[in-house]
Amino acid sequence: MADVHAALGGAGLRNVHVREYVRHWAELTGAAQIEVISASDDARLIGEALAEGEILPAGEGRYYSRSYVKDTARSEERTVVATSNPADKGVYNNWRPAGEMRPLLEERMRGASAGKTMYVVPYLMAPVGSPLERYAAGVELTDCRTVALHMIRMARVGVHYIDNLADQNSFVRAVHVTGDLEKLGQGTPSDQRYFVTIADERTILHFGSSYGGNALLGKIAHGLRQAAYDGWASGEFLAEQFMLIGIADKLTGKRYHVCGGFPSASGKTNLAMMLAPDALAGRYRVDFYGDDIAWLRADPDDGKIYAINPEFGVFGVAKDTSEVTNPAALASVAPGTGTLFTNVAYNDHTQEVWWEGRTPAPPADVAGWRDWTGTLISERPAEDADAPWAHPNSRFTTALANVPNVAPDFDDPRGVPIDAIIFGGRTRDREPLIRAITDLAEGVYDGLTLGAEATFAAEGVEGLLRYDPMSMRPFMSYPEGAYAAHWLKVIGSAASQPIFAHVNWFRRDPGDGHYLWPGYRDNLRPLLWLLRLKEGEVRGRQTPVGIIPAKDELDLDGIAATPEELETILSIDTPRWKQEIKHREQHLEQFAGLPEEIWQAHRRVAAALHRAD
Ligand code: SPV
Ligand code: MN
Repeated sequence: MADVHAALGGAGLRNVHVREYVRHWAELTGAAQIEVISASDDARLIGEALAEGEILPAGEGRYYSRSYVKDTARSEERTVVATSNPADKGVYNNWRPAGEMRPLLEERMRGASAGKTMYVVPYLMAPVGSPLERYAAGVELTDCRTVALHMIRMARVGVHYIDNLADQNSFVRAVHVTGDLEKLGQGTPSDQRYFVTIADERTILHFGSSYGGNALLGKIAHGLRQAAYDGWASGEFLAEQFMLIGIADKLTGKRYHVCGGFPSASGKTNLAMMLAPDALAGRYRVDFYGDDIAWLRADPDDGKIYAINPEFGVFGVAKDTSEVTNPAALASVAPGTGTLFTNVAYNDHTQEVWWEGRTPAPPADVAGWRDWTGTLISERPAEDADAPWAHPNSRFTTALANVPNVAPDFDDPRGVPIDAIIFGGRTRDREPLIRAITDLAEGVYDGLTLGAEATFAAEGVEGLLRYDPMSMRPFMSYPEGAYAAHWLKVIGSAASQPIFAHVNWFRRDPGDGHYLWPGYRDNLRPLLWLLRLKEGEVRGRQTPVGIIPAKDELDLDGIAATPEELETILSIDTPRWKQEIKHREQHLEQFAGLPEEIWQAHRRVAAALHRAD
């Protein structure tokens, strides 16, 4: 048995509540040693992980690891939000009684860390001094060293974040136990994994994975599920799966900030790290704040909505990250950045890494290259010859400070004032490039009906989206009706409100299916239009679903789109929208207690579409 008090005392951790919490879980999991981690331990931990073969060198100051082959992503079915109040059950939060889940998790975790070290990782999910700091402190216990290394990159980690709390008992208890990954039946009826947030006890219990958000508990478990619940329970803030950027106009000296949500695979990280297109770079600069989470609150001093990125790093999808799609991401994982790569392809001889989309074709000389499972490319069986080298959910983990265009004030505790909130999907035929929404309820309604095209089309339900309200479907922790009401309340309490917009970079030509908009850096153009609309500099064209740019209002300097292409992306397809409105009604009907303002917004849009004939 580990000597908990000696270990915590040695690390200078005096908080008695933390001590009691660590003692409880050390005893239950049977960990052999306790080690308290601060960011300054990184070099030593890297050395130990290299020596143990848990990570491999990937060039200077970069590292590589492979996960267990059946442990490569989040599992929504195994993720549960538990509380003691059945009224907390929503449509998407997989609610279960806390009294049922805690014993289940304790049973799985009992003795499961025997012989291992339990790393005690005190962390803060906010810049120091943030008005939301009291919701940001946590202590993750993990029995996996690479998880501790990831936490150091993704969160502010150190004993001082937890020892000086105003309320010594106000920290999230986040327990991660890996379990015997080869015996957990991942994806089978006897799946042993459980990823549980006991939201009203501010306790997170994750068992059965060492991958990503399943294991780095500051990120989606605390930063989204727990924080969303805390924000609702306190009435103080929103926690959303949002990117956050700044746009600086060098001519006027004005700075704008835009945040927004996109369902998976809709280009959120690329947008967050976007650089201005060459033709506009003389005038505009895009600053990166965050690519995955934002906490939003109304500031009583100036009546604006302020946002912070609670994270300290980026856990980005590697696939398709290239000089074209995201040069800033590539620079942020350059030699010397301390980046950890997971489940990409790796070359034993050269220590290089590669993933699909990094270059148009894989390395021609396959000598030394292994795929993400560790199989030599030269020895893959014929039937696997076309399999990807990297896992589609392979990732890079790097600190925010490594992103070349990180905002100079990314660490400002107050956060940044939000001018616009955008929602984006991936829609081939219905959504224009951008449509602005000036009414709060209609903006929230738009977020609630956000979705990405699913494979439903293949099942014959043409045009049906997989709805993903506010891109929070996998992270919802309280009922959707209350979620909508909380949005109306928080944003509605601001004297100067952000403008909303829906964007779509993925409109296709109805004939040959080619993308009509170049995307990537050029996505700055519709955002500039949105900010000009808010400033009253352009007027746009009113449609039933929002305001669309008039053709001459978009700055298209240096863009190759034809007039016909522009015509299509700046138009709405009324018959398709009428079909969509019916699906939306069914989608919203699931949510008990949806505020009347949202239904009114829905009916206004439906009636305007009806009149549009
Ligand atoms: C996501 O899946 O949306 C992520 C990665 O941000 S993970 O943290 O693993 O959930
Ligand atoms: Mn995410």
